[in-house]
Amino acid sequence: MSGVLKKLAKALSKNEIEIVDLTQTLHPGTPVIQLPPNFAPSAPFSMSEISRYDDRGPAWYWNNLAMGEHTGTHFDAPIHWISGKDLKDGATDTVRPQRFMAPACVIDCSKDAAKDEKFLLTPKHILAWEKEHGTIPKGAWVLMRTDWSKRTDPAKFLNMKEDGPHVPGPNADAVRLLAEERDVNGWGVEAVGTDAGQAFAFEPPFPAHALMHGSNKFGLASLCNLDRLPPTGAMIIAAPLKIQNGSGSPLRVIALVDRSDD
Ligand code: 23J
Ligand code: MN
Repeated sequence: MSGVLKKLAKALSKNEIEIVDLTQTLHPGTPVIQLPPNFAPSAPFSMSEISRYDDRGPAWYWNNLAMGEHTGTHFDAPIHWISGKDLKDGATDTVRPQRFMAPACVIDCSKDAAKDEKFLLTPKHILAWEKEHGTIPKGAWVLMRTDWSKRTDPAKFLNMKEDGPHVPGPNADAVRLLAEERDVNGWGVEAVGTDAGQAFAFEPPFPAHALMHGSNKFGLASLCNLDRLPPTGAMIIAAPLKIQNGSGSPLRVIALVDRSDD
């Protein structure tokens, strides 16, 4: 036990650990989830200059920001959904900080998502992944790689059609397996939200929200660079802003990847 952080510092200084940024840049054009018009919308990211080494502040540059909590690369806290509303440790300011660091299992669905924009991850896919890489450990992040983050055109990223978004995600049984049987830390995706585009019509609706958050699990949305992670072994650092009673927040998500054998 003794000296474990010394070993970490040494490994970092020797570049034996690669830091992979899983975060998209926040800007006014950052795509925001589009709900049907009968629901209240989330505000886009905006930034207004307070001063820039000028009359308003001669030696300093800074901005005011506005955005919805669920904008860009962001964290979904359990109280985001009605199923998690009474969890005492389910808000951005009450989540136990131990849960901000956890290992990741990365399920590569990029080929499936390229073939089918409405690809659904099922328990069959998870069990096949586990046969190859081992059982998903309790408390791990499970990240769905789809390469959706490579869609730099916001219209293609949101992929809104007549019948709602065509975006890959998990089916309800996959979420149930991860939340209830594997007892994961949370579920992360490259798309704008943790649920599939057609999840409004699932049973229950929005299972990656309803079931994950009801089980006190987290969500991560709009991740990128999942293609730079190994299937197992990466360590994720994901700590939301400490907003009082917040339902989520934009955040920087980084992964530590072991390169000591390279
Ligand atoms: C509100 C309502 C439905 C959904 C969402 C938010 C999200 O995806 C989100 O960012 O949490 S599906
Ligand atoms: Mn969200």
